[in-house]
Amino acid sequence: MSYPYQITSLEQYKADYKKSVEEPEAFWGNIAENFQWRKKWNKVLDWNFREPKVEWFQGAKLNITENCIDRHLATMGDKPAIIWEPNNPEERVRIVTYNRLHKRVCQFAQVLKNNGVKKGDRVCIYMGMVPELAYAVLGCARIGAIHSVIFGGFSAQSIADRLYDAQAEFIVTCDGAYRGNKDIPLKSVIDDALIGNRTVKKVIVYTRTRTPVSMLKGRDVWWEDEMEHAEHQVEQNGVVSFPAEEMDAEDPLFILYTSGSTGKPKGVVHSSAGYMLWTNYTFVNVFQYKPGDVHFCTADIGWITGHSYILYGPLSAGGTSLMFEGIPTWPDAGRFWDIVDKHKVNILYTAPTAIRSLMGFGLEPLKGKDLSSLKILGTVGEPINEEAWHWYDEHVGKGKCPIVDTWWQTETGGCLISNMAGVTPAKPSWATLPMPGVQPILVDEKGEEVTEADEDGIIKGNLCIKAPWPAILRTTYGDHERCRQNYFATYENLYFTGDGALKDADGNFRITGRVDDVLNVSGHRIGTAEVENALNMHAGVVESAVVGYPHDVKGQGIYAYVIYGHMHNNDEELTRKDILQTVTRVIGPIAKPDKIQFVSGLPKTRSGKIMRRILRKIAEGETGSLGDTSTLLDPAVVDEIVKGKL
Ligand code: 6R9
Repeated sequence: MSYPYQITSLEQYKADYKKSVEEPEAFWGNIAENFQWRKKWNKVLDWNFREPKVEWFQGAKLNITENCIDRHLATMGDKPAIIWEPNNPEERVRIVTYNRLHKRVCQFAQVLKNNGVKKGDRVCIYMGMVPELAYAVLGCARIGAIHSVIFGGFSAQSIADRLYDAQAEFIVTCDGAYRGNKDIPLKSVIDDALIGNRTVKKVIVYTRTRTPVSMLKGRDVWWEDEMEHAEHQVEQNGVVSFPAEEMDAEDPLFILYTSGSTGKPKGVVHSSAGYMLWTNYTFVNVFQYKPGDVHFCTADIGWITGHSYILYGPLSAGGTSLMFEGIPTWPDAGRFWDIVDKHKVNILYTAPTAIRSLMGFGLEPLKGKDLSSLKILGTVGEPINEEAWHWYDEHVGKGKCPIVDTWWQTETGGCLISNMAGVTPAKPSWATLPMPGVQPILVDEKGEEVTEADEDGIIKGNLCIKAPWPAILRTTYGDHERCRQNYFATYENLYFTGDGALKDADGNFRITGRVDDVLNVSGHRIGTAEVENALNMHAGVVESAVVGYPHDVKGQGIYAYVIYGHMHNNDEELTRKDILQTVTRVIGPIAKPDKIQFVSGLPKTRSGKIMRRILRKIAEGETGSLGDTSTLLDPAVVDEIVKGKL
């Protein structure tokens, strides 16, 4: 496999960037020639941000799995597509070649068909990080069903909401999942999520942990039985085939739910062709992937990073993707380094929170681990602080591996702002330059472009993008108006990211974090409104307000102010635990507040709006600079809150 569109010098980056902005249709049309199409496009791009409507490769037909699998078979059939490292290091590694991946994906597509799944149907996938998860995702793509992967840490209630929103008719799950020393009973969570559900017809269950599960007659079937049956259908005389569904370039490929500043998580929809191009292009360029490299992205496939840089990006490039079932600290804090050593990993892509947490264990876990295979390091999910950047550089990269700081979002499908490893310069804690085709702009509250720099030459503003790149979200599932409102209505004719950013005189960007009510906890997006809704569901909670505060490892921690009615047993600690239990039930353990402060009132304006600015300051410990509190309904409440700060 060769990548003629791989950028190899700073000059080429500049030239390609210029062309991509001046002649986007010629630029992307040219790159698209490197993929396999059933039918080519009539027009490369048609768009407006008013509705919004974005269409790339109008009229083209393809199937993404033919690009991720079939086209590699002739020359790379026996090359590893996925190297799977189990949770327990003693267990056998599984190496899935492209031939094997082809067979399993065809088989599973047949299983879906046998169970009544058709093009356009929504299939929810709630599994641990096992190769079967990849087969399930790609099996859906092969028959044109829309996959909606839900992270294994979400609660039954969260799953139920997502199943309802997507009107999903099918679920693929596991009996359980291994994560560190825990077995998570996934099927039983699904059973709870299905109480009262009216849309789901079939649940396919893969056996991983041998946890006893309840199998409902007529609804629940075993993965293994179904696959065995399908094997005879897709394999004749040793030849495996399952014709891939012909998809329109703009047909939805998947839904992925993500948190916003208001209401329930929204289902971000990505299309087939644009998403394929973008994940491939950014994978090849940001990570400077070379055929044969082992790429280890430590994300879970339940998040966008796993979709784009464990599955679609690497596989469409004929790459080798390492998929890890477990967690960085089990059996000990040297696990990542053991994996790098064992599988001769060349590219390591992880989150700042993981780096900070591993930093906390010191250098001991790195001793005796051979990391010499590493060529390139990457980070994603949140701003990386300089201390973590330097630790990563020095102790993991041994000063010889470029670090790419990749800024992007669920909605953007792949990296938008990032250096390209060894090709464009890195700058610690700066995401640096936009990818070709990406036109960032910093605006003020009114949407005017900020052009005035401070004395250091830095411009500061809200980060927007001026024109569509191929993998921009197309809609939010079932509610296009919500998509418009959320991303395209704040500023006219701009996509608003929700992030604040700085820009230096060389055009480098540094992302400073969310400017809306979205928290970033260990790289996971959580809406403050979502956490408040969950808190308020607890019987004793009268009202609550949630803000973020700086946290050494997680980046941001969750601070909850809670007005409590009747204190059960008069026991604050027990009550806190009860409340955390409720949040775990309603959303999942990732949304549990780190601190819960009981208060008798919240600072509100006369019109009843909670003054979060004040609560944020208190949580951050900046009680000396609370600003003007005289407009508050009851200024005394602020003193009380400051006194009780945790
Ligand atoms: C890919 C992913 C998106 C939010 C985004 C921003 C933050 C992601 C970052 C970063 C600073 C980086 N973010 N990468 N902030 N530097 N390199 O994480 O998607 O889960 O949707 O989160 O994460 O705040 O808006 P998602």
